[in-house]
Amino acid sequence: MAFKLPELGYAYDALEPHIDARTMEIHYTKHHAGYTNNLNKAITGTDLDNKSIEEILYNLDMSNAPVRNNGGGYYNHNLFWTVMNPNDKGRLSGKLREEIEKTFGSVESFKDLFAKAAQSRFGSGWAWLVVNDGKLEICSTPNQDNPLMPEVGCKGTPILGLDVWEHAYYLKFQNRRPEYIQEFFKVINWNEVERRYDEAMK
Ligand code: MN3
Repeated sequence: MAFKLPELGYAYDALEPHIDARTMEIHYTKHHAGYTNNLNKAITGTDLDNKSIEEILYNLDMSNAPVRNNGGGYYNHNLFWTVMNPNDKGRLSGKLREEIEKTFGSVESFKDLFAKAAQSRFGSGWAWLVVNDGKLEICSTPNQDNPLMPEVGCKGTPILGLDVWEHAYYLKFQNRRPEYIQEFFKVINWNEVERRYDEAMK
């Protein structure tokens, strides 16, 4: 099997009370594992076998639904687990903080704009903070699409992503997506977002 489900890196209940343990467990062991297995099935024996996930997504044939949906799902959740951390609440600092303030006015207005992108995504999808040509941008994509894919109207290297599929919040928040978004802000692992920012700026 080419791709492996990565370690979560913390316990299912580590993000309580913001993100509940049951949601984390199902999300990781059923949804993310499902995307991983189905991606492997979709690429086995094709010329995508042995390519990196980034390479697969950059050069994606958007009409290849199994690879688009499961490759996106695999990559997106890999990123999602790492940009949350129970021990790094709100420690946004350094160059990324400066850049966020410069681009969006303030950290608060960044959060407002990001929340708006997450809230207004109709149905299932993701909100993103990306580095595009050295600049920070906020955007969103439907389903499991992401900014690495061609022609999704949202381009760049994702450094922060928020899953707004109902499976990510319905058990605890039901239809209250705005509340879920506000709780997400409390568990962002800014160290990891900064690491991804530095990497993207190289
Ligand atoms: Mn999900």
